[in-house]
Amino acid sequence: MSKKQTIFTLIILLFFVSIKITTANENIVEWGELKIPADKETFKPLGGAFFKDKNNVFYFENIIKKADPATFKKLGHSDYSIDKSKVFCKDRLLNDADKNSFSIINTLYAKDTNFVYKNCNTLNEIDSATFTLLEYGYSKDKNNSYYHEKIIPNTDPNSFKILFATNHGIYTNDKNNVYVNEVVDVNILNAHNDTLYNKLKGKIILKTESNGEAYYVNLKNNIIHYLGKPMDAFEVMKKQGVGISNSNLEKIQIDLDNLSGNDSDRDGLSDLLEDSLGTNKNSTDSDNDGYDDKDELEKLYNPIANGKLNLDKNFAKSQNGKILLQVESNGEAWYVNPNNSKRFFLGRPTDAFIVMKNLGLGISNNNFTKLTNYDESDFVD
Ligand SMILES: [Ca+2]
Ligand SMILES: [Ca+2]
Ligand SMILES: [Ca+2]
Ligand SMILES: [Ca+2]
Repeated sequence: MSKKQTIFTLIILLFFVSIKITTANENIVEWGELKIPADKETFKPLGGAFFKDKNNVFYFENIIKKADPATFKKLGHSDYSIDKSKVFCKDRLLNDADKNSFSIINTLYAKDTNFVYKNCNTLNEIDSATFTLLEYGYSKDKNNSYYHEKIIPNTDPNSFKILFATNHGIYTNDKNNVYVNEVVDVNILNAHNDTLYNKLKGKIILKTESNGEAYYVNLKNNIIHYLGKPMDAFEVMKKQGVGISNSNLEKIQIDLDNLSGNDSDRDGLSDLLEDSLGTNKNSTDSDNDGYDDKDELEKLYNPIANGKLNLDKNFAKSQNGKILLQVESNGEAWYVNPNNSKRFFLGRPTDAFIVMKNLGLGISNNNFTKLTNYDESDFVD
């Protein structure tokens, strides 16, 4: 080959290579960052990461093999889709799925007559006919209750439900137990007798015929908390507390009986209580108006300003039985006695325990059993 011929061949070669590149470019659709190998003329975005042209369906840049573009349909905002005969998830064919009964539950879950699917995986162990998705990653079917598809041992799925979620965990229950983060909490009991429960909710009850064990009957969810030792009682009460602003808290009258704790200025209000109220713990008369802090509170006057306290009886009543936490201060806890709508200061764990014992309403063992024992006859549908 002469030099001329070589150059000529090279030019010809380059020509064809460039043609090839141009043709290839004609079959790449640029969609944002994506380079989809689709036919430009018939390209159509289907929403989400799905696209099609006359020949193929695409998930991002990948061809969904075996998908029929003419009948392809994306399902809701999920990654699931169907065509005339098949079910797909993302760019995969869902081999197990039955197209006719397939439907999405949410963006992640779907089901058909045979299976439940999560994020493109077949959940073989779950009964699709009775599968119910609950909140916070919980679900159940006729056989089990699940947390992220892992069986929670020994639950009764029929009665299993979510109670509520707090910073301390997710509370669930069935007819037998209360669970905190999937573990049975033996210190929380179900209240099964609605009449008794409604009478007692928000109250502290004492098993006077036994050893005076104290319980707090939660205002919601038909559950009862065993208060145990002083330290436990304090923690249990605080865990069930709800935040309140100081201005709202001030609408509720303070109960000045059952006060205890270190009292530096000996005015009858403990240092902790004075910190919470904003009075001076080193002066009996914080605002120097000639009246002592405790006297002012007793007569419903403001101990740190002139005039009366800003009490609101109706508001106080609406807080009956609640445990309130001063979120604008240091999380000090108060219990609103449902009998008189006055608030008790739950200072130190020991103070709190004494208050609970003094406020507690006696309950007979017989009534306690009625309240807490599951009775099949209460649950006939
Ligand atoms: Ca004091
Ligand atoms: Ca004082
Ligand atoms: Ca004063
Ligand atoms: Ca005053």
